[in-house]
Amino acid sequence: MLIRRREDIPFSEITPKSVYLNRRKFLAGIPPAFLAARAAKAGMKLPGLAKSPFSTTEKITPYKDVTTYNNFYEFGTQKDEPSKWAQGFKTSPWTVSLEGEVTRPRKFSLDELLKLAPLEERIYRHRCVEGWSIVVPWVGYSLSALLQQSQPTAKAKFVEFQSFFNSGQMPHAAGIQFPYAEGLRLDEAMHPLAFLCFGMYGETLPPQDGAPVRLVLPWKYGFKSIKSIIRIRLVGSQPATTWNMENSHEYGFYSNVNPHVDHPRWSQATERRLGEFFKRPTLMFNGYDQVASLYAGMDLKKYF
Ligand SMILES: Nc1nc2c(c(=O)[nH]1)N[C@H]1C(S)=C(S)[C@@H](COP(=O)(O)O)O[C@H]1N2
Ligand SMILES: [Mo]
Repeated sequence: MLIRRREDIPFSEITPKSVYLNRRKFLAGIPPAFLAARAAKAGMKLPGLAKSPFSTTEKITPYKDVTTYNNFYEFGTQKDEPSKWAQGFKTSPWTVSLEGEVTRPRKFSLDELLKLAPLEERIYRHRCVEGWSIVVPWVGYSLSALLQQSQPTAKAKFVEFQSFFNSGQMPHAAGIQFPYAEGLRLDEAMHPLAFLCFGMYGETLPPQDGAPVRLVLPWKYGFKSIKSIIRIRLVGSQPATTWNMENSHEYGFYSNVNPHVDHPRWSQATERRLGEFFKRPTLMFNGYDQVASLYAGMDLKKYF
């Protein structure tokens, strides 16, 4: 039998869960095109994951909670809507364009992105600005691995991200302007904790959690972690971001988790883990002190 390294296996050949469970029954006489058409679906095993030293040892939030209590306004504004309305979301073919102030602008297919760096499992805390938090085993690699490919020019100071939007596929989209947009300073984006994410719980992302590729920025409020990314643009000045455009008084560009700076309408001092009853204190930078040097000398009450 020919054994291939994980990097050699195209994404389109990673086996859907429903298929590997019935592998023998399935493989006989199934046209390859049929298998390929199913391939970009959620819930496919991502094998050979490296463990990350950045992982927390805290209790992982149940998969059910993380996949049925979501914010993804393209699929509705209520927490239980994305898991209902995103199920048919078409994530194949998918390309991500890396462009702007770069020496080598390039479009990547999802297969190319998955092969760019070894996939690892990172167990991160993640906190929504609304006061709930989760602990999730994400799958992906540091965003810096992708950004380095583009060779940013000297003019590149920020990174702008854009989500896919199509009203035909997203008839329940509401509440904000689309497409969803986010941004980071270039040094934040290059920090090893900034994570380009393709999966969770050892499988490809379910659509409601941002399939096929999203950011996870564990030291920032959840809305910075943009889902279903199609464009990454290096730029010279601070980009406009969705929630800041909606309400600049409530949502700043930085949006670092900070228990000392309250949201104008509620305290940020505590949070509730999904699936738990009692609240717990919220930690500065969500406990990710490694990022503190990025903000040395900045007034974080002003740059909230
Ligand atoms: N494109 C897009 N990305 C998004 C959002 C959104 O509405 N659209 N919601 C954000 C918010 S407010 C949060 S808290 C997280 C939620 O991620 P999760 O549902 O996987 O927990 O996604 C963020 N990314
Ligand atoms: Mo959020």
